[in-house]
Amino acid sequence: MGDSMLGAMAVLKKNFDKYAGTDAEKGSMSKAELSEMLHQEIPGMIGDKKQLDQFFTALDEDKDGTVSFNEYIVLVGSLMMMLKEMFDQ
Ligand SMILES: [Ca+2]
Repeated sequence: MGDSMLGAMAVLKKNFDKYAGTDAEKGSMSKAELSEMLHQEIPGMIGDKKQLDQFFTALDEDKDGTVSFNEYIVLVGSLMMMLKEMFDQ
C-alpha cells in the first residue's frame, strides 16, 4: 500500500495495535501504553507526568480509563493539526 492514504491508515492501525497490545486489554491503551507510544513515536512531546495525565484525561472522552481506537484516531487528528507546519515543509 506504500504511500497511499490507505497505507498511512494501515500504519496508524498497526501502531495502535502495537502499543494497545502490550497488556491484557488489547483493544485499548492504558495510560502506561499511551506514555510508551508517545515517548517512542513522538519523542519530546510529553515533558512530565502531569502533562501526561492532562493529555490522557483529554483523550479519554468516555472516561473509562483507557484510550480506545476511536479516541486514538481523535488524537492522531489533533496531532496532525498541531504538527501541520511540519508536514507542509
Ligand atoms: Ca476511553
